[in-house]
Amino acid sequence: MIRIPSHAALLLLLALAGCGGGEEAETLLELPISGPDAVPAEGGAVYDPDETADGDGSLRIEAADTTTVFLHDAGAFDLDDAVLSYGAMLRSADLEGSAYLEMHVRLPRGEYLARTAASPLTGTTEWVSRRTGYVLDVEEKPERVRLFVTIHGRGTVWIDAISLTREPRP
Ligand SMILES: [Ca+2]
Repeated sequence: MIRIPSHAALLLLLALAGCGGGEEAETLLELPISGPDAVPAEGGAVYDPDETADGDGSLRIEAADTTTVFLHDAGAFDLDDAVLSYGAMLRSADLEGSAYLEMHVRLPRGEYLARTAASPLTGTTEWVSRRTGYVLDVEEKPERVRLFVTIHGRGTVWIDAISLTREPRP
């Protein structure tokens, strides 16, 4: 067993905290999906009171073909020099293909995507957490942020506990 002197452990903690400039994540938006009024008007998803990651229902998407389902328009943010991070809980059943979170970030220089395509869901899974981020440069403020879930193929996907946070740049 390796013993680390307590003052060394404290210095290590301080060094780790210093990596992000001492800043902490800030919650910008939380969508707990706790009732039928959480269903996006654009369609593609329904409220499912029985399947849930946080105890109060979720959104269910039954995809017969490849689709990108709109979840929320978060609008503009007076925010730059940070990571805009989109996270949610996801679960799939009999998914022939893959599913991932997708965020569309409109900037003055164009529209950009961030998605969790590198860690997609496939087949039948339990609830898992997924998160993706977009790095905003100095003076680069998002004019519009929209949240989606994309399904390639067909099957059922649930999404719950959606959040948007501001995190320090790496
Ligand atoms: Ca919920």
